[in-house]
Amino acid sequence: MTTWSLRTAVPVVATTIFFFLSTMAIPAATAIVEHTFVVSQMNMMHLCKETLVTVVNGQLPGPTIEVTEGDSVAIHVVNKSPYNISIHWHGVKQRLNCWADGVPLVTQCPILPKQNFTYRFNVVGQEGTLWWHAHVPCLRATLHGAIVIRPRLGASSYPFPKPDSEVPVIIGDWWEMDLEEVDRKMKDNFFDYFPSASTINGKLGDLFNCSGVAEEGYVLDVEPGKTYLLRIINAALFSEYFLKIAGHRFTVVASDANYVSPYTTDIIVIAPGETVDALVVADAPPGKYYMVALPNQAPLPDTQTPEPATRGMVQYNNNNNRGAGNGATALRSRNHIEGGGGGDPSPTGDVPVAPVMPDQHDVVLSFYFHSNLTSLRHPRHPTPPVPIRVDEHLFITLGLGSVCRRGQYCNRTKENEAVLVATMNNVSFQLPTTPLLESHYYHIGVQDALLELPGKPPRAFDFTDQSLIPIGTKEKLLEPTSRATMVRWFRYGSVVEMVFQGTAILQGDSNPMHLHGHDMFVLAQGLGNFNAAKDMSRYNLVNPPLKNTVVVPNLGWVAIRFVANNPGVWFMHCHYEFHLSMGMAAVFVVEDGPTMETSLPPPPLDFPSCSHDNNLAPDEFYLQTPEIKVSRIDGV
Ligand SMILES: *[C@@H]1O[C@H](CO)[C@@H](O)[C@H](O)[C@H]1NC(C)=O
Ligand SMILES: *[C@@H]1O[C@H](CO)[C@@H](O)[C@H](O)[C@H]1NC(C)=O
Ligand SMILES: *[C@@H]1O[C@H](CO)[C@@H](O)[C@H](O)[C@H]1NC(C)=O
Ligand SMILES: *[C@@H]1O[C@H](CO)[C@@H](O)[C@H](O)[C@H]1NC(C)=O
Ligand SMILES: *[C@@H]1O[C@H](CO)[C@@H](O)[C@H](O)[C@H]1NC(C)=O
Ligand SMILES: *[C@@H]1O[C@H](CO)[C@@H](O)[C@H](O)[C@H]1NC(C)=O
Ligand SMILES: [Cu+2]
Repeated sequence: MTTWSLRTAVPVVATTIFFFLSTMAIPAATAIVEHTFVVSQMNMMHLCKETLVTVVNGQLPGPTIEVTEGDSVAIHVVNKSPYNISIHWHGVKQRLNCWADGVPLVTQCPILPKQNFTYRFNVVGQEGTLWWHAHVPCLRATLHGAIVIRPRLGASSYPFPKPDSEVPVIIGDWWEMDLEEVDRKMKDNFFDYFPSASTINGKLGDLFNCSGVAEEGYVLDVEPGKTYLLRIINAALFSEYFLKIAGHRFTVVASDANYVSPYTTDIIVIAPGETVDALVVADAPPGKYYMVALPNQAPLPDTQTPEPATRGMVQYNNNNNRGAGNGATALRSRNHIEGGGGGDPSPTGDVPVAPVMPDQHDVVLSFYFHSNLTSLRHPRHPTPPVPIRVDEHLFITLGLGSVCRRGQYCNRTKENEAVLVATMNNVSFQLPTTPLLESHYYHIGVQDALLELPGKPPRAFDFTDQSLIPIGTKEKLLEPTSRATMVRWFRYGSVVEMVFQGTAILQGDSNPMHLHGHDMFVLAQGLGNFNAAKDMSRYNLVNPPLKNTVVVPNLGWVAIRFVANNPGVWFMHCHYEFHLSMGMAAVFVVEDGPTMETSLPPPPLDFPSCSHDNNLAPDEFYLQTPEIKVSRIDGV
């Protein structure tokens, strides 16, 4: 299915790379990396049950897209599934290319069953690990894969010791339920839907079994003394994970395709949407070591959900070819080529060593892990300076609330009159009926009422008061909220500072907030309520990490800055699928700047339009239609 097409003679454009070119190796020419993604359904057998899953090219995880920085990518999506599909290239900046961002009803009409669509984009100025996933609620549980971006000057230009081997490690969750139904139910007050297992690279591992027969687990074969670059991705819908390998330590070198100052730790904490690149040296006594991924969850009084751990194995000089040739994915066979080779039989009777895992509720470990990330200062990998002048300050509360099913007034204590939603500044996001990017670009008035995302919550309260977690009188007062299609407009080049504040209404979850089209400088994070007077002085303006997904700690806050310099319509949302389904999202519109280089070009010629009339030229649209209207809607 995968084709690698011609290398073109296009010169490298990034000037920083040009500069070093004279003193270093000759960079590879840029290429067009082309794949065909056939989205279809197939049965997979796990836990004694045939489950119908939607996958790309019959693989779970889907194909890895491997590019060299500066390459162009063309992905031909052929939708043979019964669902409307779109694919989002998570973390790819898509500069001046919002049309390829892949969010249904935000940047495009979905690709309908039996239809095709080609995504074209360039990967420029980014190195490391990103990933792709369906942006259709819940289907991303099985529609995802890694994007690996290598430096143009080759692996010797990594700002860390050159690894002997590189392996994607994708953490996921396995659902035995129909994922579209899970989405519908989550929007409708039914929350007893949980994943049946966790996975590493699509494998459930031996903590799960079918009638006593252990599920196959992911095995990383290593040779003593060699260094492995793990490209860790959390593709799970549901949870943040703790990842450990018994007897080994990680050196974190990058996150979200941005280099970080090397940081050594025995535990990785990774939330949905994040990536972490970490070096692991095979420096333990040869043997077998479990690699465990344990979902974390907020402690009581939060509602407790069944969240099972999974494990794979790091195995020294293994020769028994376990799992090879059996449903092998590209990823798996590659590991065997790179990691195999040892001729020794494994020692008999060797019991794998298990890591000591933290308590599932020890969520403060996530706070520690993320506090330790700082961006790398390296002459060959310059990070942009943190903008000092701020044009807009937003303070955004994240939480749950409820809306009446019909109209504005209802008896919320009565079963089923109100429905639970997730909110930003006390409004729950509703998708529009036509893609916002088209409306924005062609200046078409949208049929949907838009609400400007408020710059602060309507009411201040003790946001992280834990007594709001269980249903109660105090909590009930704060629960009523509303729904709208929330948009916020930014002038080209504005520097935006945002504080995300978690709230305790009905839950104390963390929230991995993902912004499309931009990276964010993470200036500070804290537990409890943000206090500007005290906390702004703690901002790291020297070497804050750059992230596309920032984790707002459980009952805490995060302060970020970003430069709105990518014109287009960008989704900003929590990467927990249930929070997204329930409306923890908004859309950021970055307006055009004054020049061609700062303006969004027209859509590609083959871009599918789903507005009322496909045959109108842009100018005709413009003449006929007013600007996007902003109107406030209350209730539903
Ligand atoms: C798929 O998208 C089309 C066009 O936007 C829409 O009319 C249809 O209802 C969608 N189907 C589903 C199952 O969501
Ligand atoms: C979609 O692509 C496939 C494979 O390239 C092709 O066979 C099919 O005709 C295309 N379908 C449409 C509707 O363009
Ligand atoms: C198989 O899985 C079930 C359910 O998780 C568990 O209770 C049982 O102990 C497992 N059996 C074996 C042999 O691992
Ligand atoms: C870094 O991590 C360590 C151990 O995980 C933790 O004790 C420490 O507090 C963290 N540093 C910061 C600044 O949070
Ligand atoms: C609201 O519903 C609850 C539970 O059914 C009931 O006890 C209460 O009287 C109702 N309140 C009003 C104002 O109808
Ligand atoms: C949230 O908005 C609703 C109106 O939709 C309002 O009644 C309520 O007081 C607001 N709650 C908070 C906590 O701001
Ligand atoms: Cu969330």
